[in-house]
Parts: sequence; structure tokens; C-alpha cells
Amino acid sequence: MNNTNRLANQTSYPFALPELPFDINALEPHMSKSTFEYHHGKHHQAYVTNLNNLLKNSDLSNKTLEQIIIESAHQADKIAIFNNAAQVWNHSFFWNCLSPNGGGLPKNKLSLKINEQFGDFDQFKKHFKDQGVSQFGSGWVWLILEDKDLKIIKTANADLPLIKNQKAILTCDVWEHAYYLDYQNRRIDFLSVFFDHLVNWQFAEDNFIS
Ligand code: MN3
Repeated sequence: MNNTNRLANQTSYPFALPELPFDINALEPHMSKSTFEYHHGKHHQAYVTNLNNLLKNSDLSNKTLEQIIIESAHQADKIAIFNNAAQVWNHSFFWNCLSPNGGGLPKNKLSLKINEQFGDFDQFKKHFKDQGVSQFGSGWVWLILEDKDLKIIKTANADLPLIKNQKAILTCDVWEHAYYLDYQNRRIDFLSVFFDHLVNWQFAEDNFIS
């Protein structure tokens, strides 16, 4: 199985902060310009800067971002490289999971598969939100493809499907920095807005069929 997600896999060091795939205020009022100034401009940028600094004298510096993640995973002396590389990937992927014209229902083949595996869209959505809310502390909630099955999983901190032989289809960032400025402690409200107004089902469909 090819787990590569093209839009999140930068090919060479030094890595760069990807531009947002929409204007910085395009998701207002659901996610504010201020949230993106911090989440993209400060947090995501810091992961990129840290990764480049860590790679300066590393034998991983000639690898793609996904190779770096895979080769640094579970290596005691490469934890910092893994954490920063994975967070660069996770955020690059997450921005593409959002759209100013988002929300609504899944499309075409993904819609059929979601209904087949989860019963219907409402049950899928409830399961995804439950997993997102129940992730203790910082992390991510994902729709992934493993073999031929869709699954909803949650991961802690920087952990991600790529190192579990799973293909990412969709994610939502449930670190507090993702929602605190707009929703304070109400993660459930952020997850509801994610489904009602933000989720980019075309991107998820493209991941599912590629
Ligand atoms: Mn984040």
C-alpha cells in the first residue's frame, strides 16, 4: 500500500513552511485570523525551524519528509527529529482538510465506504467526534485506511498514521492551540464546527481514491 500523501510530503531539506491553501481570514468566523497567525505562523513555523536546525548535522538531511519521519520513529536518539518532522507533516496535511466551502457530506466513493462501514454519516461523525474529545491531552483524530478498511483512530502528540502502515484520509488537530482562541476549552464545539463548516471532503475523497 502506498501511504504517501503528496501534499504533505516535502521532498528536501531545508524544509519550508507551506502557505495556507486559503486566505488567512477565509475560515472566519469558525477559525479566526488570529488562530491562524499563531497556529500556522508560530506553531507550524516553529516545527519547521526546529526540524531544519536538528537536521543540520544529521544523516537524515538528504531524505524526504516522510522518509525522515519513518526512519526517526521509535529511535531514542531521534525523538526530537521525529516530533518536529511529524508535526510539520501533520499540519501541512491538516490545512488541506479545511476549506472555506467545507462541511456538508462526504463525496462519491468515500461516502459509500463510510456508509458501508459506519452505518451512516451521522454514526461516523459521532464516532469521530467521540474519539477527538476522548484523546487525553494533545493529539490528533484521524480517518485512515488500513488494508481496505476505513478506521477512526486518535494519536497522541505528534504520532501519525504514516508509521503504522495506515494511509491518512482526513484529520482534525485536537491540540489546545488549534481551538483555544476561538473556543477556549470547548473541544467538542470545535469538532462540531469542523464537520458543519470546515471539512474539505474533496481532499478526503482524493486521498481515498489515490
Ligand atoms: Mn496544531
